[in-house]
Amino acid sequence: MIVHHWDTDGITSAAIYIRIHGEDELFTPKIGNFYLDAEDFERVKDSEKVTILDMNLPEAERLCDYAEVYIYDHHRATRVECAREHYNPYLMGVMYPSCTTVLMERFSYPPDYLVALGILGDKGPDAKKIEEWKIVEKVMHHEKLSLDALLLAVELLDSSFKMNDRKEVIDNVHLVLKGIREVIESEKLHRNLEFISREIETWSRKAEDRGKYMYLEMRSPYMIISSVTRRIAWGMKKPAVVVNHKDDRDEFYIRFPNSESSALHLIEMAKSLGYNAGGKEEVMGAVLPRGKGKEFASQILEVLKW
Ligand SMILES: [Mn+2]
Repeated sequence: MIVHHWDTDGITSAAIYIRIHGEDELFTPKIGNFYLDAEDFERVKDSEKVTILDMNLPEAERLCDYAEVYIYDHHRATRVECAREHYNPYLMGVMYPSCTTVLMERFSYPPDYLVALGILGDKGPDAKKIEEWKIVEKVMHHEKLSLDALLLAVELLDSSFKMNDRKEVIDNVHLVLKGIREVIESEKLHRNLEFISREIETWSRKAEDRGKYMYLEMRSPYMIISSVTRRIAWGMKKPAVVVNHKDDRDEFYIRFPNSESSALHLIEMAKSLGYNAGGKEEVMGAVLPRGKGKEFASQILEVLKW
């Protein structure tokens, strides 16, 4: 079984792995969970061999009791000693831009459109600033496609997780294996994109201007909080604080568009409160128990003295 991240880099990494090793059962954790919950763990543990792609799953150790575990990844991680192979250049102090570039190196896989989509998926247009940009350029030339066309393919592949559609995430692995034009021409994925952009637009417009920052409490079943926060922060050029109330959880996001503050200490704070949180210098996301979002937002605002 291949357990992979639900985003473009995870999808194209699974596609590359299948090209190298042949067909295998595909599995993506419940969207939004960077771990296997009890139900997901039960499903995965029954396989004899589990290959984890583009995810740093805390359950990897426990899976070793049931299966041969192989891990290929590029996230910050600590070595999983019981894995048959844990190949992550980060463990040797090198950060790779995507899991597809990790697989390319490990299996001497050619730098094709799957590798390029993984890079663009994780880096976005910032990919221009890194060494691997030459891979993207070569693919654009070889496939006779513009950068915008490649970025559109990324958005289309990412639209499935935003729709919270796990099955379609897995279908996308087989779709992208057919070719990049098959992705760009998928009517289903275009319909997703139109729906999602409308949903993001509708919520972003409801944000309240509180002077120093923008604030929004939304209620959407889709995985769009990160896009909504980005739209508000970049559009208004000030920090955005967003809470999303879902049926089974609350989500929290904060983004500082002009380095007003660092999110790193907020991530630590969320973790010390026992919440699942992540991010980088300019952004933090956290998953909270249902109904806890508003309270957490005020704790954050207090720390920021806003
Ligand atoms: Mn990745």
